[in-house]
Amino acid sequence: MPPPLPVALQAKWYETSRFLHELPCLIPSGFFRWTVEMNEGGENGVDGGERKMLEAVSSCLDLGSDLERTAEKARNTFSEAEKSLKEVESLIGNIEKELTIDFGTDGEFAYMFNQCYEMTTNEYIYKLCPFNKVAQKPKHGGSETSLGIWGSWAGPEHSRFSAMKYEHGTGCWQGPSRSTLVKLSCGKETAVLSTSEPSRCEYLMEFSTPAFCQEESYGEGTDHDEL
Ligand code: MAN
Repeated sequence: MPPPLPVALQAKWYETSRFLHELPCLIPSGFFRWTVEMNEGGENGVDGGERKMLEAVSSCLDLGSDLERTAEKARNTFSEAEKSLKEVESLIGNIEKELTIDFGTDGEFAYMFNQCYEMTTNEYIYKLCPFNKVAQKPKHGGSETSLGIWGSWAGPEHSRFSAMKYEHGTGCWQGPSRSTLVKLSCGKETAVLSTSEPSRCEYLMEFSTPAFCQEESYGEGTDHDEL
C-alpha cells in the first residue's frame, strides 16, 4: 500500500490545475486521464477517480522522493570525488614543485622542505619555512606579514648553497615588496640564529643546518662534479 497522501496535498486536491503544477515529483502516465474521468464522472466517478488519483499521487510522491534521495546521493558522491580530485591535484602540484627545487649537491637540504623554524625577538615571531616562505608575526597578536616566498639559492658562484633568497613578500609602504636573504652556516641544529632588517623591509636571517657542513666539506671553489 502506498503511504497516505499528506494532508496539505489532500486539501489541494480540489484545486487540480494548480496542484498539478506544484506537485514536487514525476507524475505517472494516466494521471491526466484519471483527472478528466473524475471531473466528468458525476458523483460515482468522483469517488473512483479520487481514489485512483490519490494512489497515483502517492506513488508519484514515493517515486519523487526516491529520485530525490538517489540524486542527493549522487550529488554527495560527486562532491566527494571532486574534493578528492582537488586534494590529489594539489598533492601533484606540491610534488611537481618539490621536483623543481634544488636541494643541494646530494639533496642534503631536502629534509627541511615542509618544515618551519621560528625565532622570537622583542617584537616579532619570525618564521622560516625553507623552500617555501618567510614570515613575520607581531608577538602580541596581529596578522602575519610575508617577508618573501622562495626564490632561489643566492650564494656566490663558488658557494651557491650558502644563501637563500625569498622575494615578493607583502609590499612595504612607499617601498619595495619585502624580501629576505637567509645566510646558512654549519651547525648541529637546524635553527634560525638571528634576524635583522639591515634596510627597511629587507630582512636578513642567519640559519644553521648540519646540511651546510657537508657543503662546506666539499671545499669552496672546487668543482663537485669532478671525481
Ligand atoms: C612593519 C614591519 C617592519 C617594517 C615596517 C615597514 O612594522 O614589517 O619590519 O620595517 O612594517 O613599514
